[in-house]
Amino acid sequence: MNDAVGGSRYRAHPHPPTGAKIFAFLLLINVVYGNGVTRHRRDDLKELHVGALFPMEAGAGGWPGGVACRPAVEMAFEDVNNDPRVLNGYVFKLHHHNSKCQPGLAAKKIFELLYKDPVKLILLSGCSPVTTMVAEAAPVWNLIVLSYGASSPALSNRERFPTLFRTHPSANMQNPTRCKLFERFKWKKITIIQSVEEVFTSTAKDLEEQCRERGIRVERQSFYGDPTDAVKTLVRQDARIILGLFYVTEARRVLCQAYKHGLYGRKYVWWFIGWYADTWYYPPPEEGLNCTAEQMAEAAAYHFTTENIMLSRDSKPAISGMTGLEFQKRLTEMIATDPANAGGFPEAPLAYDAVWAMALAFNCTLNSLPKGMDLIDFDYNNTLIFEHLFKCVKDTQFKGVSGQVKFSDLGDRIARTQIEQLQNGKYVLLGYYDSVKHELDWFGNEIWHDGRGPPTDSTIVKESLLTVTIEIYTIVVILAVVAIIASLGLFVFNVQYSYRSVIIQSQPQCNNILIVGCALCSISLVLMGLPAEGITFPREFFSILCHSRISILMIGFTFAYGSMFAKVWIVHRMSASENQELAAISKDEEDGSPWESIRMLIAAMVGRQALVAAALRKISTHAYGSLVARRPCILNQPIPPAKFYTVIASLFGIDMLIILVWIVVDPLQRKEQRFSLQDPPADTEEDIKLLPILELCESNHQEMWIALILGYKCLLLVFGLFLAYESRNLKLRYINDSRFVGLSIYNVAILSLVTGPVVTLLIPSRGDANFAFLSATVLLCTYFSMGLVFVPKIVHIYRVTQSKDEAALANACLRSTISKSDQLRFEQLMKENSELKKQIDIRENRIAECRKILERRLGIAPESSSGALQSTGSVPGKTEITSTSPPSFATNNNNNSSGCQNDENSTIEAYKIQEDTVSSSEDANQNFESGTERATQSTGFNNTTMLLDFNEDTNTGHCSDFDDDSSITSNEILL
Ligand code: ABU
Repeated sequence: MNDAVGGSRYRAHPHPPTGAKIFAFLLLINVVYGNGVTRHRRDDLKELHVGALFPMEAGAGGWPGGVACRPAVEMAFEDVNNDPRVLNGYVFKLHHHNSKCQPGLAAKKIFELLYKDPVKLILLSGCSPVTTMVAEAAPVWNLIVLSYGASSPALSNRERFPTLFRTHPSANMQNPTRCKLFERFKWKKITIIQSVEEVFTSTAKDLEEQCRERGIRVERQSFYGDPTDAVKTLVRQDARIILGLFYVTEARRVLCQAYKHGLYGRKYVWWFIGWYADTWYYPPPEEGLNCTAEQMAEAAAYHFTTENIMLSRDSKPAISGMTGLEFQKRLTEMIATDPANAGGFPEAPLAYDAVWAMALAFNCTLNSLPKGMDLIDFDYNNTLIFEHLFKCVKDTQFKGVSGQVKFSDLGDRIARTQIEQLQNGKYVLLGYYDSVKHELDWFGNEIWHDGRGPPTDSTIVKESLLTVTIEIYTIVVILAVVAIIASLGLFVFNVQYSYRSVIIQSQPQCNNILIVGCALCSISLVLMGLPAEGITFPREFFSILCHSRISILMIGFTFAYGSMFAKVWIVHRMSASENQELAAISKDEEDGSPWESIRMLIAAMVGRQALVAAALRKISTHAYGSLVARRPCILNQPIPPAKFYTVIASLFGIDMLIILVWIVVDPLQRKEQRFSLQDPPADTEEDIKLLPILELCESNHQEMWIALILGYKCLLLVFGLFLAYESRNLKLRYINDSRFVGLSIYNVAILSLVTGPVVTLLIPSRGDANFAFLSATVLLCTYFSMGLVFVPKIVHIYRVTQSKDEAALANACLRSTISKSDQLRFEQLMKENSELKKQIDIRENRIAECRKILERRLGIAPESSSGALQSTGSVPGKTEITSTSPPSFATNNNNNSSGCQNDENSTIEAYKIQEDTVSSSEDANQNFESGTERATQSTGFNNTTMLLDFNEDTNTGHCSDFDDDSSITSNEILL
């Protein structure tokens, strides 16, 4: 279609200006253009032809601005042609096509315009993609392009578009306004979603630069056609302040996707371009959007728009004699569609003013051309007329219905920006911004969802320190304080009763160190739980906290465990060395040394249980058997405290060495371990996410230090465990609590060996669990150790008076070396001994009967003392049967071999046994010691051999008189 519109300048003006206004206007025209107002007859008029492209529809996604702009242009042609003040003697003629905002189609239409007569003097275009194409081509034909509807900032380029002017301001003009408002609402991060068109890409780039200069971070998402993926990315990026740069069709698609993805409401603020129609967000059925009008309206609620002012609100009339509002009213009457839905309705004043600018420029050119030259002489090779026209367009300025029309050197229109917000379905003016003067007129009409002010530009990420919960910390601190108080009390007790033997003999100095160790361990727990919930700790002192809590725990452990370790170590050492003295002849004299013990322990670890069992028996027998049996009082001498101090000081020295080297070489520093974001508590209204942070103490070679300390402590624990087991049956008078200490060592070692790896390797990142586990272990060890070592003493002191205590002390030498198991064994032996005596009695009776029978048979009187056998009968109840052979074996227990050769020569020395037994019952302690001594001396704890020892004089050739058959046989031989 190629419509030519010619206006009649004699037609009555539909909205005649007032008389005063007409007068003023005519005066202005006369002054500016110097023309007298003369009327021409229509057939005298010379035609000035203008080619124009209008985007009458959006096409695949563009600006359908021709809907309202073409009527506006036609109106302007009519007004200009009707106005006798401009282009007198000329008539404007418009030749136009529909470009559909598609550059390809526009190119075809432009060729049609240019290669079909008449020659066009100037080209009018709208829509950026089309204008870009036209403005790049036009200089080839010496044509000027005047754009009423191209906003692309890329068009502000004189090298690329040397003949372009536009009444439509560049989209960049809104960017200072946007940045100003982002600052006003304190947004530091915005996200642009744009379609891939040069107009929007260049706008977005300019905005990025401007925002960056103001310290606002800009993220950008582009799409072509379908915005679904781009919107999903916005969700992932946690975009909150979103600026959309696209044509209206794409705007609807984006809004629908925003609704689908929940990108609307209180937390989000959308910014759109302001030149869309007022009801743009309602989905036209032909677009097939998957959103209802209600959904779109809900998603669009309270969005902001920025747009250059395109309609003058000035009450003074423009050059056409109309005010902006009068123009708008006239246009509304002209167009068939609802203005709110008519594409290009906001830009229509620009199109109207573009025609006036053109007319005035032609007027100017007519006056500036050399005499005899006319505008109608123009052809596409006429550079002179082109240059005159170019200069006139450039210098054109007038008051239009869109405001003051004036072109910059780049051909841009300079205008103020207006900011609007969609409130309850209507756009409400919020303010104006003058980007030249940097002035913002703000009316304060903005509305926010829920009335809670501007939302944040992104989720507020609140750092949440993973501290020990206050409940757990409080419980641990209370228990730790109780432990500290208890240790103070025990210290007082230890000092107060230092005169009592039970204290004297328990190495009180050593126990005091145990108390100090327990207190230090408890104190370390108080530091270990920091920072707890609600209890902050200054970051600059965190390194000190790290070292102090570990050091205090290490030293506390060394004092507490070290003092117990020292006791079992010394018991073991003394026992072993004492035994070595007694068993000097033994080739295995080093078997009882601690190092041999370690060797056995290692063997145990590698699974050689059989070897270990044998070795342990050997060590135990070697270390304690002979010692207890033969020298019960040797170990009951006072032990100088220096011995204990030496052990503890050695361990303390190792600790201090590790701690100091650690601090100097590779100090612990505060490190943060960050976890993934978490939702806030359900009742939190704020738009926040929690970032859990765990404060850790770390040094560069953390693993090495952990391995060193754990390795050393574990070795100590295992060794202590072994020593405690080894010395479990031994009781030294001056370490009277060694058995309880041993129990305590079992407890500490097992708990620590379980806790150490769990806390350091399995749950290092779980603040509460880690602290609770560690605290439980430390507190259990502390309470158990203090309890096991001190409660028996307290009970003893309150039950046993001092005098009784001292009396018992006199006998302690004997009892102290006998274990419970040995006592039981002794009692067993006594029982067996009694059984044997009964058997001997039975045999004696039988012997007596035999003797009687023999005497009867031989006719020997019972009183006779002569013959082969003689009964001594010197002791009532006792019978001594003696052979006629010399009685050399009667008291010798080392001549079994000779005894075994001659049963008849055996002597049953029942009296001796009886005597031993009686003696045992008379003096339990002495007999306990003596019996055990004899038993152990011979075979350690071998009962059978012990019995042989007790009955050594009854041995026969069978080497055991407890064998009934052999004994009967010997008697029968006698018979
Ligand atoms: N105000 C309409 C702008 C259209 C365009 O620049 O393409």
